[in-house]
Amino acid sequence: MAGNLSCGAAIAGLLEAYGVDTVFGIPGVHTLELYKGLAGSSMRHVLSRHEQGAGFMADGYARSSGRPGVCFVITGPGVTNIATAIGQAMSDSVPMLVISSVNASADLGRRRGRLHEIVDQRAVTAPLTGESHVAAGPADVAAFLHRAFLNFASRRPRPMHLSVPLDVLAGPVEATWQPGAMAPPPTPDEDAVRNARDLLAAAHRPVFVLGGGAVAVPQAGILRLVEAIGAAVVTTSAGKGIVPESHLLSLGATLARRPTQSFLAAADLVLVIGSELSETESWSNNPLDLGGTVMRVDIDDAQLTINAAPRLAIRSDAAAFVAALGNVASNLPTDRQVAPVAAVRLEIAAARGALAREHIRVLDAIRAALPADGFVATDMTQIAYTGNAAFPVDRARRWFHPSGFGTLGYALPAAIGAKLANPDRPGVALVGDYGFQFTLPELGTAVELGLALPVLLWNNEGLGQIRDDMVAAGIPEIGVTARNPDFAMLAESYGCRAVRPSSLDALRYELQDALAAPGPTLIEIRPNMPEQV
Ligand SMILES: Cc1ncc(C[n+]2csc(CCOP(=O)(O)OP(=O)(O)O)c2C)c(N)n1
Repeated sequence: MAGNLSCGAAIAGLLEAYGVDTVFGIPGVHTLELYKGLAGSSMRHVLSRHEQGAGFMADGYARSSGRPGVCFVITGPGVTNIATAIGQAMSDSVPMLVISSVNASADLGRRRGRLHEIVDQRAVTAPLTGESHVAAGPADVAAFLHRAFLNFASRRPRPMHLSVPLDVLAGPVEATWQPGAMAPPPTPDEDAVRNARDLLAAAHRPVFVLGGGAVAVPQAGILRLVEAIGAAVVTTSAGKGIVPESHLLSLGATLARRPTQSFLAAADLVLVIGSELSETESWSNNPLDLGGTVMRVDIDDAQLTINAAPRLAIRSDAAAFVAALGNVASNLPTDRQVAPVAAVRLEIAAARGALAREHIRVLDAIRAALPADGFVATDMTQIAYTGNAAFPVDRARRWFHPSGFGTLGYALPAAIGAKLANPDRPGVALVGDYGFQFTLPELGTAVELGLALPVLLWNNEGLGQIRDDMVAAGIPEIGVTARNPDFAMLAESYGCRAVRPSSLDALRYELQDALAAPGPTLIEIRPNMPEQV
């Protein structure tokens, strides 16, 4: 990868050598050199309809596969358009690499009225990334890419942004670029593991809280541990399915539910792996009351103390920690938490209001039609909030929710990315009628790619959650109703099939059909559909 290659073309070659197979983005006159390299590689380019869509696709790709999602965007508006998706990836610790152009080195910081100019592009993405860097020259580009892939492999995943000045992109590459050496993620301190093992074996009421940082833990290993010590398990929405949610010791992703919160407060040992215990999980202003002894395991030092002070803090990769624990055995009956967990589940179900029950009728129909291995990419819509806690999944990387940043428009592009990462895995996007409109044009991308992707549109004719919040706060409804388009016609104009099932039975059939179709299908769902017609 040297000689008469331009830096832009060499970047594509190096990405390929790091194992990248897909690049999401939108080309422009500033990124032609990057695309020259792409054209000469085996990597696939996916053209989104907006850079935000490209970013969410990369996010879905990364959450589904565990591999970084990669994007090419132009200087200026390309960067500001993708910034929102970068922010989402940052708050949910998703590995993402964004490579953009920036104005020529001699223009940087000068405000000369150049095309796409931002006077300090680095500053736009710096707060949203692990690192935002402007390349000083080709060698700097290769060094940054090494740092990025090393970070993805061995540290808390963070989006990374590289801006390459136009003169650097077009300039020659002198050296031959090879992928840099990788290092394994951190393993736990042996004394700490011994301590953890003793505490786990002696606990009467242990509870595990598993977050997005634990999705790569092999399920067999964590299940063996859970069953050997009789621990109850609760996850964040990012951690859904790390332990099968159908398991008798699982409370699913119910950190926001009072009965689960009381159960955690009464635990004598809480082991938190890979979670910052954020307010967007517990939906309470106060930090969760974790009772008993708190043990935290995290790859990132800063996360070991956030929102709950641990007695034992272990900096480690989650999978390495679980593997290092080895076999831990409790002397207590290992089914002692089964009945209390069942009681908490019942309490949660009994406390559900009419709206959640209505959501669950629909979610149950979706669950019935979606194969066990399927994924759901969700938007910021009420039915997804209910689903976070009430849509059971039995494996990690099957439920994607824009948790921390909470960005409307996430689901459709994220589902496209997830589908491209694992083409044989069935999956759906679950969107609200308002949030869908943020990234609806990405239907065009899904049609172009011929993706068997049902888009489940929960149409409650308005900004449901905000409307309900206003009503609850005694505020007159303002800005919570938008004139909706004819969604079916709009979808059809993109070449997407569209159906409006009139019953839950019909929804199940339509969804099964859509999962086998040669392209996307918009399935519009209304509240209060009858079981059958
Ligand atoms: C980018 C962005 N802007 C605004 C919001 C605030 N917000 C959260 S939910 C919501 C309404 C979404 O309506 P819809 O997609 O129809 O879902 P519903 O609540 O009706 O289920 C809004 C405006 C947000 N989360 N993200």
